[in-house]
Amino acid sequence: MQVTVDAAGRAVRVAGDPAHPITQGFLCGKVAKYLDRVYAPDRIQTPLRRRAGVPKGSSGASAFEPVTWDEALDAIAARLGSIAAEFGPESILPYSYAGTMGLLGYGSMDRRFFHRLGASQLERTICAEAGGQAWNLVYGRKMGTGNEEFAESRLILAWGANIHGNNIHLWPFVEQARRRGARLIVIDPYRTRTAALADWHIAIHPGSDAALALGMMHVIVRDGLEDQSFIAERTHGFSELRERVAAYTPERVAAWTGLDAASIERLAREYATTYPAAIRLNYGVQRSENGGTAVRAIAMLPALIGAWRERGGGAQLSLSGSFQWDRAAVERPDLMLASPLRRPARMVNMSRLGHALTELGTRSCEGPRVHALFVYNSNPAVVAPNQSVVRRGLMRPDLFTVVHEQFLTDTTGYADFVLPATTFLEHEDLQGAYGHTWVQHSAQAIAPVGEARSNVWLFRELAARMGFQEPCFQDDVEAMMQQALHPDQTGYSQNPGMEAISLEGLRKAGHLPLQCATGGTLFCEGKLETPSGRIEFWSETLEKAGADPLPGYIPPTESRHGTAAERFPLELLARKADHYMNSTFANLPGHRRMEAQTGQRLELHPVDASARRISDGDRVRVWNDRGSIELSAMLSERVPVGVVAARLDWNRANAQGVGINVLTSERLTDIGSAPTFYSVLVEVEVACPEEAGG
Ligand SMILES: Nc1nc2c(c(=O)[nH]1)N[C@H]1C(S)=C(S)[C@@H](COP(=O)(O)OP(=O)(O)OC[C@H]3O[C@@H](n4cnc5c(=O)[nH]c(N)nc54)[C@H](O)[C@@H]3O)O[C@H]1N2
Ligand SMILES: Nc1nc2c(c(=O)[nH]1)N[C@H]1C(S)=C(S)[C@@H](COP(=O)(O)OP(=O)(O)OC[C@H]3O[C@@H](n4cnc5c(=O)[nH]c(N)nc54)[C@H](O)[C@@H]3O)O[C@H]1N2
Ligand SMILES: [Mo]
Repeated sequence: MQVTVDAAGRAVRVAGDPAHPITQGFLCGKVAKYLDRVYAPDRIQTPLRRRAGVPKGSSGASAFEPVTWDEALDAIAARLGSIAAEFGPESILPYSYAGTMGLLGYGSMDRRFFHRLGASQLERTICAEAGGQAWNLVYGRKMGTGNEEFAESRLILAWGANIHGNNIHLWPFVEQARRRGARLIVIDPYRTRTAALADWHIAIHPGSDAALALGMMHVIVRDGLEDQSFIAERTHGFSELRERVAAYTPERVAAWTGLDAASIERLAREYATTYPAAIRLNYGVQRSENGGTAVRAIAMLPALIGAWRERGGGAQLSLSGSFQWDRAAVERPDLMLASPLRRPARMVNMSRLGHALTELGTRSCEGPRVHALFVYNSNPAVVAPNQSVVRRGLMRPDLFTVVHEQFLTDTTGYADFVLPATTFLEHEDLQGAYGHTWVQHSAQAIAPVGEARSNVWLFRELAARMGFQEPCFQDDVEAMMQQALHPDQTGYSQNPGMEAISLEGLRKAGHLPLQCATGGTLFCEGKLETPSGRIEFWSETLEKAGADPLPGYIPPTESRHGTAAERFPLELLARKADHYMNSTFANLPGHRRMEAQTGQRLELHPVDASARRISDGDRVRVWNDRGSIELSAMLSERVPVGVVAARLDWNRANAQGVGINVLTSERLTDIGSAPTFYSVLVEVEVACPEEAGG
């Protein structure tokens, strides 16, 4: 991104960098309006303390009084110290995710601080862990087909990937490929913008992707379309896989997926006979109960047909494994041994925050209850599953909560202290990516707004107040960027793939490419980081863990095939918004206008609507055993019969102050212990007028 700053030091324009090969001079609609965010009148400008007597859950600015940074930091350090002394440091839980994905802003001084303190470790599973682990079981590392290569594909499968809505910078390469005659097939239960633009939209039943992938394999193997020499040279466990897929006939797969057998045959044959074929597998597929297995099965397809042989073939889930920063130097996990625990602290899964705040620690083997929650880079009151329980936990009067934020979000409504955070225009950082292989330097473009301070600054100040003596707590941004790059005397990084990168070079150029192979070359040469060194159809790692070493299909319990479907017959897609970034931007009027058509709506198929006497625009109640939300009905054929959809939004945008995550569960995925936002059953009815607006 390029930022234009006027003589007074005010940012006046943001634009895509035309010299960046992926950004290509354009920004997505939401980030193009980023200055609305930087200069929003309701940016938090000073540290805030909850006024005495104001109960948690009341979120407006009047709940707080401004305090100085010194007052806030002294009080927070003292309170964390006394909580650690009384209950043990593991009673302190950091909670952060991807508010900023800058290398240092995402995780650096904060990790050092909590490691040295002995706080619980957060398992950061909320986004990508099921798919990431599943991919690595097959390939050993998150690398794959590069974006530029998609332009050379003849067939692109967007599988649980809303490219046009969520990943717009891949789209130009898809368009280039299509101009050269490539076909785009979208496999998604919802008719996304991407699906609407596709040559073929396959509206699969949610959570049934493993069955479809196994059915495709069945057809490929039955008809002899597999690449036998690639399989022999590069893969592990084909004979076991061949036996397994024999049972996945198109007829059986049709019943699970809602497709017809002929379509499954056609898809398999088209995929296996078009070269090169690339799969863009994004994280949509893995947000379901057996989503790990689904990703594993899909990831095997290009190996089966040897699609990795050619540029433009293969698959991309994430390329983040290409970035081999020296994370240990930045995050210093060794500091846990210098904490009062003298050992690694317990792990707490962020996808079960509700459990962590309400039940964890009631059994002595689990360690202490959580007595302090330190939130930054995240808005868990909105984004975490099973929201009612999360909020019950956040309401605990004995829970000490600090939130470092840019805005008064739903989460700050539960805070004892709110601290003002910078935006990425206001601090320096390095940026990797998960959808391409360029390293970016993000310069500080403007001075912090008000008294906003960066994540790095905050945790360095707190470390000083806690009396942490290790020299690493003095490191500034420059020092930590160098540690991440791990340069030799000449200034060039020694990290694999970063050998042509120096901090000086990055500052000058803005962005530099990694020197790593993607696509065909990666998977056709050398040893992979799997136990066998090969692409694994059969996994010894899973067998040792007592799991099925081969992919198989088990319908999600929360799906039309599960027992709960008698009471809750509709499958809910608790989706992301097209014009917000998870919950980010949802407070800005301009972004809300862009999202107006679908915001606070429940999309349901006319057949399901008429069965419930629901008309377009009716207020409806959507509920299950975990919670209930009122939305306005939107009759839509973007969802198939039996599936409904609603979108992430700030809770306070809803009349009852709740979000769609009141309906989602803390049930975890089969691989990776990640959330199951897309395995959710609900029922819908017209809301009683007296309940509306309650
Ligand atoms: N506009 C916008 N862009 C974003 C974000 C945002 O909030 N808004 N968030 C960012 C983040 S954090 C991430 S992780 C990425 C994620 O990007 P994507 O992986 O594209 O994420 P999702 O939108 O969760 O899921 C993609 C699609 O999967 C579909 N899906 C749901 N269940 C199933 C299923 O069982 N099978 C199949 N085949 N498809 C299914 C959904 O309908 C959805 O359209 O997007 C990033 N980009
Ligand atoms: N139902 C449902 N729930 C979901 C999803 C879904 O698809 N459906 N998607 C899930 C996914 S994939 C993800 S990744 C998570 C995302 O969950 P989160 O990472 O919590 O994402 P955001 O909602 O964007 O909230 C990030 C917050 O960080 C703040 N922030 C930004 N920059 C900084 C900074 O530099 N410092 C500090 N201290 N704060 C900053 C922003 O103001 C914002 O409020 O949500 C998950 N929840
Ligand atoms: Mo995510």
